[in-house]
Amino acid sequence: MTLTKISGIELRRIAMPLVAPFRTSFGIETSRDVLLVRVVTPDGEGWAECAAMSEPRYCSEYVDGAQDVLRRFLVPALPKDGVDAAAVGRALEPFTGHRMAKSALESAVLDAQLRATGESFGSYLGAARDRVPCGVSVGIMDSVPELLDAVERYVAEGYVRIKLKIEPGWDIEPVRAVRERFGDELLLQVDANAAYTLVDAQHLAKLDQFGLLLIEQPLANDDLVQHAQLARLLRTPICLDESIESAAHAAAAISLGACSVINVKPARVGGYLEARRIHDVARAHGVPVWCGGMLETGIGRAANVALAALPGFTLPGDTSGSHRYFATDITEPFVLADGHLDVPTGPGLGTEPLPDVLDAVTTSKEWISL
Ligand code: NPG
Repeated sequence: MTLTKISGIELRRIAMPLVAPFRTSFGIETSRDVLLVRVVTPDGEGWAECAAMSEPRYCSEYVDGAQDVLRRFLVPALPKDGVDAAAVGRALEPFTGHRMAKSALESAVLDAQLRATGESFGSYLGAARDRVPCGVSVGIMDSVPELLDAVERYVAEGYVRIKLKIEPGWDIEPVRAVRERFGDELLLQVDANAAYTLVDAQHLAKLDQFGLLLIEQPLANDDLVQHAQLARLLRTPICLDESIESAAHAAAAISLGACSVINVKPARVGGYLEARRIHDVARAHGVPVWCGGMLETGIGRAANVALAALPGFTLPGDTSGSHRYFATDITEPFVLADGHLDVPTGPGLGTEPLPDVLDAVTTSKEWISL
């Protein structure tokens, strides 16, 4: 179904302190400054969350920039009537880049559209199961004992897969320590967030002895050819994250041999429709995918859990429980049961912000009439 029209869009910023600092090879996050998008239509409303961080380190987008491009270009370009998620995607196509901002707008419309028909994200996207296995991403720590304590807590909470953030100087030894302590059975992978170059190939090959599921984004975002070269030097499968911004990139990376696994983050690729296209391309090539995370609140998490239930998502995702990041989520929290999260079944996202919590964390609101 298409929505009659969009009456207006609310851009709301919230401040969400993290339960503990999260360190990656590109920086430390201590709090999430999240942009929420609420689309208001005569048929009802829809919510989404923009994954852009405060600073352009993971990618070129940042939250103030996302709000600016939404206000200035993307929202004014929305179709005047007969709106649905696919029409939003087409209307935003003339604008280059800004995929996280586009994803938020398209997702909010998709939520409104699905709420209006009573269909869930999972059903719409093609979910093949009603719960998904969950992994957890463990940041860079000051010491190996500290890391082992953190991993032990997550394993005790039931996470079925551990991902260790790595960077030069924090790679072989922490991985060895986790392997030795938790044994060969633990599903273990690493994520470099583009911190190495091809010169480090010999060094990265030392990870082969640890039987990792994969190494994620070892080289720079635009190093597709170098990733293909590296893949020939490592036994550990290469997974791409930052490098893959579209289904076209996924097809290129697969045919180049630059990766044998793909991390799908809807925000990074411009939305859930493009994320599903990447899933389809990868599945047709026998390339496994898994759902990444951007420290989402319950709004973004709900949609990611639905996506992670598609049949090609054969590896556990970074779809952690709400409490991995936030003491209080803005929705009912996602709580792990037996290492899994249930795929929401209610209309649209199947969840929405709790008004009191939302108001308490709101730092600004902007209304754009259409
Ligand atoms: O569980 O939501 C999550 C976060 C998982 O490690 C994670 N995200 O590179 O994939 C990443 C990383 C990230 C962290 C990306 C901070 C951007 C900012």
